[in-house]
Amino acid sequence: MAPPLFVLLLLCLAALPRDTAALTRRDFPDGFIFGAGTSAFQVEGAAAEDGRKPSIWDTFTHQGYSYDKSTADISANQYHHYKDDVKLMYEMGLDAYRFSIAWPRLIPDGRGEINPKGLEYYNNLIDELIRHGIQPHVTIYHLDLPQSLQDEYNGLLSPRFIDDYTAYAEACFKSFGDRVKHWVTVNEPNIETIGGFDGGVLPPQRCSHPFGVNCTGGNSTTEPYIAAHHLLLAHASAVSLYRAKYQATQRGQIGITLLGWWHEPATNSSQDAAAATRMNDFHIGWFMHPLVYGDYPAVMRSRAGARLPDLTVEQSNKLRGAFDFIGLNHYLVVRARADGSTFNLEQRDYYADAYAIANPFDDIQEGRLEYAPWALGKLLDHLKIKYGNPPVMIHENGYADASELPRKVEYEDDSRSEFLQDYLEVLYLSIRNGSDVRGYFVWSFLDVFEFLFGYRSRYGLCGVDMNSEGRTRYVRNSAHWYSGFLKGGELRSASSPGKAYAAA
Ligand code: IFM
Repeated sequence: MAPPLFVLLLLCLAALPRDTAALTRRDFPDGFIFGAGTSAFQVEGAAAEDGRKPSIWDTFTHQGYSYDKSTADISANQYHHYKDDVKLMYEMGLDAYRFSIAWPRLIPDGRGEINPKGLEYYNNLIDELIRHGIQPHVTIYHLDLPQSLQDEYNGLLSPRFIDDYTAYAEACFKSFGDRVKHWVTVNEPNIETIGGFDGGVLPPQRCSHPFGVNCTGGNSTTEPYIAAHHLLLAHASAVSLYRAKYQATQRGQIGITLLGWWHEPATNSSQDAAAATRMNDFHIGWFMHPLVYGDYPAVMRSRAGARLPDLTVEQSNKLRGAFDFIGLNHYLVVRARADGSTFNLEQRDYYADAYAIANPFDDIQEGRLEYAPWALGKLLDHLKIKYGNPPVMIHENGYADASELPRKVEYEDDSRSEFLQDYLEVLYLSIRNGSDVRGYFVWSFLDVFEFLFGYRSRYGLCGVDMNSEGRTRYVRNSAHWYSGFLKGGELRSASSPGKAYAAA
């Protein structure tokens, strides 16, 4: 028997998209996690305290290579202010805090002994979060490779990295896995390799002419692919170890987090459309394809040929399905143009292999950034269609401004609130369209040392006065807005004025 008309009408109404302005967090799926994040190198400070040794980022910044010549020796000093920060998170109503463990703090030489003081710090931080009802979401490796491993065997370029990384990951599972239920193996392998081994703008600054400046040696034609290969194998190795030895008892989930730039054609020519498609394969597919299908994308195999390392059957089997979720850090739309230059076998790099002009580093440095909330929707559709709709965590999404001091204007960051609201609307619609998104983290919880800009660029919901001795925190309007939303308010509610908060 057909259902009565009013039931049909109700079903139709329920299927209509709601007015997104009136969204509340209850419109997101049950169990959806809202949080904010940072990473160890960017926020902890205490760079030479309690046994921590340098990472490649300490070396890079100490050699004056960061944008504003700053270092992260003190940064926001979360190492000493973690309790204040957890209190702020609690007041804000965060479900979860995403942070990373500093490999050179936990295992200062990269392998071997655990540093008891490092262990104590992360135990304290995790316990403090849990005491406040905040889930710890932990990244095991967020760009801060121990310098000792770089010196000893060239870090990511050696397969020895895989064993050392796996042992370090196991130390994390063993020490913290009773309380940490969300692990990320590696953050943004797709940019660490390009920045560090092609253009050489990030440590370890390996590159070759004409693709980079300040190269410390390197080969842009081959090394990005080798470094990425080792990162992928290290990820798969940690996942299979976690699944074999820890997951059943610890009952956590493990994934990898990719930078999720979305590439769009620069013009409406079919050549540029093809270039954008290739760039999405090179940027996302480089890691997603092996993780879903067990090999690199066909377009990469055909363009990079023998320079793209082979995967054995065993490696391929280990990679396929090696994730419980995929993390995405989404910021930019990058416009891709087809590269019409002549084929030169000797002088190829990742972008030349993709036959695309799409390197955004110059635009980023010049502040020519394109943010477009619809691009997040396209990225999620891409994962849904091309990679079987994996569970996704949006691990980073955020808005940078450049103000330097905690003046009144610093609190009034309503553009940041607007930005986040726009993206949350798109996220809601993507979920309605079937994307399996399980969480959203604002980057960043508070101002940090920014990898590309030092302290010039501030992403924090909470500000930090980087000139004050106590690294005073101040709660921006965007934090008040997010807090209101997390506590049940409507997405587009008005922001309230900020209040100063002094770290003890
Ligand atoms: O600050 C970084 C973060 O460490 C990695 N993703 C991009 C952020 C903003 O540049």
